[in-house]
Amino acid sequence: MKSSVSTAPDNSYETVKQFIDGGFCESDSKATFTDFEPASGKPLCDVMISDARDVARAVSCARRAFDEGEWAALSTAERAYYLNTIADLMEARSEEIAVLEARDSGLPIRFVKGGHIPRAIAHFRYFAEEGQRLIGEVYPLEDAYLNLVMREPIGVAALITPWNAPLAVTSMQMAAALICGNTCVIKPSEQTPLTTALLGEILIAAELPAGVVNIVQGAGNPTGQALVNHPEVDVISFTGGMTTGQKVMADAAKGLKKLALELGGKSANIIFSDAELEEALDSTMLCMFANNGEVCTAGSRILVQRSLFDEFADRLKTRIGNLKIGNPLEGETEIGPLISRQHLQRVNEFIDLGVAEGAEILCGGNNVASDLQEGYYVQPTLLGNVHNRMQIAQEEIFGPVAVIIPFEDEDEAISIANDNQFGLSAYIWTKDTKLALQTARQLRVGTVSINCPMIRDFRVPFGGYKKSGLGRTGGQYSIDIFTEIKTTCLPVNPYQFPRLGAIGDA
Ligand code: TXE
Repeated sequence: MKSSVSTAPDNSYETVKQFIDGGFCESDSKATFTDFEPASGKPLCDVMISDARDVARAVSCARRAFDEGEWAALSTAERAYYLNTIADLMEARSEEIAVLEARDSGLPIRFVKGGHIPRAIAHFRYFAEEGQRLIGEVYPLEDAYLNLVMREPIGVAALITPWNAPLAVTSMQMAAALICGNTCVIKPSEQTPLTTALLGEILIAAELPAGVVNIVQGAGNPTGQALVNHPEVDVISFTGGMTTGQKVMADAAKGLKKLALELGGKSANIIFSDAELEEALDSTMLCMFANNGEVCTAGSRILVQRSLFDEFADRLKTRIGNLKIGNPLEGETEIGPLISRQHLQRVNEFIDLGVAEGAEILCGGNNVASDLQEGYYVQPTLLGNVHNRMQIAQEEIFGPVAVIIPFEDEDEAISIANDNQFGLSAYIWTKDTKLALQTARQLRVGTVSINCPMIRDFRVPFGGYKKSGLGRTGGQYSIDIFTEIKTTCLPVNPYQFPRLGAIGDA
C-alpha cells in the first residue's frame, strides 16, 4: 500500500498510517491524533494511533522476522547492502525529506538540510561499514582450552525517538540495530511522526524483508508504554526527557530488558578570560541557539571568567539580538518555532520563573513580534544576575534560553559546572592547553569540547554521566547496545578435568 506522507504545501496529507510487516496499514481502532505545524499552529495532518493491539502486531512481526526470517542469518555484507540502499534512496529524496522534517519540527531548514538529513543518511552508510568490524575475540586458556567470544543479535529492538532530531536519532539507532541482525519496532515522537513514516516508503523501495522494521505511531500512552512493556521486546533504546526515561527504565525493569537511555543535559560553556573571543562567541551562539536551543547538548549555562564577563555579555547580547527569527522553511531563518504550544508555554514559564527567582532579562523575553504570534515562537533570551542554584540554572529548558554566570577561577568554574543533576557535555574556551585539559578531566560529563563547538564523530561514544542517561551510542558503543555476547569454550588438548564418579573404572 502506498504511504500517506507527502510534502504537499497545501496540507493535503492523507491520514498517516502505521508501517507493519512491510506495508502501511490502518490501526485496529482507526483512532487518530492531529499533528500540528509549529510555524502556523495549524493542523498538518492526522495520524493513526497504534494502540496496544497494533503494537503487539508490530512486535510479533518483528519477532517472526527475527526468529524465522532470513535477516539475522544474512551475512553482514548483505545487511550492509540494504543499509546502503536505504541511504541511496534517502539521498535521492533528501530535499523532500528536509522540507517535511522542517515543517513538522519547526527546526530551521538550514540545520535540517545542513545537518540532520545528511547525518541521517550517513548513519546508514557508517553502520554498513561498521558491520565489517563485528569481530570476536579468542582467549586461549593455557594449552587446554580456547574461549571464543562472539557477538550475536539480541532480537527485537524497540526504538523510541524524540522530536528534536527525529530522523537523525532514528537512523542512528535503526542502522546500528539492523547491522547487528536485530529486527525493530520504531516509535517516533507523536510531535514529529512524518519523516519516520516516510521512511516506510524508503523501506518498501529498498525491498527490505517484511517485518524487519515496523513503525508504530502515537504518544507515550498508549503506544510507547505498550512497546516498552511488550514481553517479546528484547532491547530498548530511548531518547527523550529525564522523567520519561525514569518511567521507561521502571517498565523495562519488569521484563529485565536491556536498556539504553539518552536523556537531557544542562551543559556548561566555560569561557576563561584568555579565550579567543570571537571564536568563543561564535561557538557559544551555535551551541546554544542552533536547532532553536532544543538540543540535549546545548551550552545553556554560559560561565564566563569575571574579568571578561561584562564584555562577553555585551557582545553576546548583540549577537542574540541579531538572530533571525522566522519561518523554518526560509533559508535565512536562524530561530524557528518551538515544537508545540505546550512546550512554548513551558519555556515562557521558565523565563517568568527566572525573573521571579531574581534573574534579569539581558535580552529577549517571552513576547514575540505580532506577525509570529500564530506559531510557537519565543525570543532567544539571555538571563543574567543568575546563580547556579536557581531552577533556571538547574533544569533543562530545551529552548533558546540561556543563563550567564560569572566565575573567579578554575576551581569555581568546575564546581559550578558539576553542580547539576545532568552530565552530558561541556565546552571549555582558553588558550592554555594545560588548564583546558585539567578542567576537562574534572568535569563529570560524557563529552568535553575544547575550543570548538560540539563535533559529532560517529565513531566516538556519545552519552551522559549522572541523569543524562545510560550507555553510549556511536561506533562500537552502539554495537554494544544491540548485541549479546556469547562465550563458547572448547578443548584444544585431551581432557584435563576431574572425572567425578569414575573411581574404579578400568
Ligand atoms: O519528551 P518525552 P517530551 C527533554 C526536554 C523536553 C522534555 C520533555 O527537556 O523539554 O524532555 O519532552 C515517548 N513509554 N527532551 O515530553 O516524553 C514519546 O512519545 C515509552 C530531551 O517531548 O521524553 C516520545 O517518542 N515512551 C531529549 C519520546 O518518548 C514514551 C529529546 C520522548 O518523549 C513514554 C526530547 C512512555 N511512558 C526531549 N512517554 C534529548 N535527550 O535530546 C513518552 N514516550
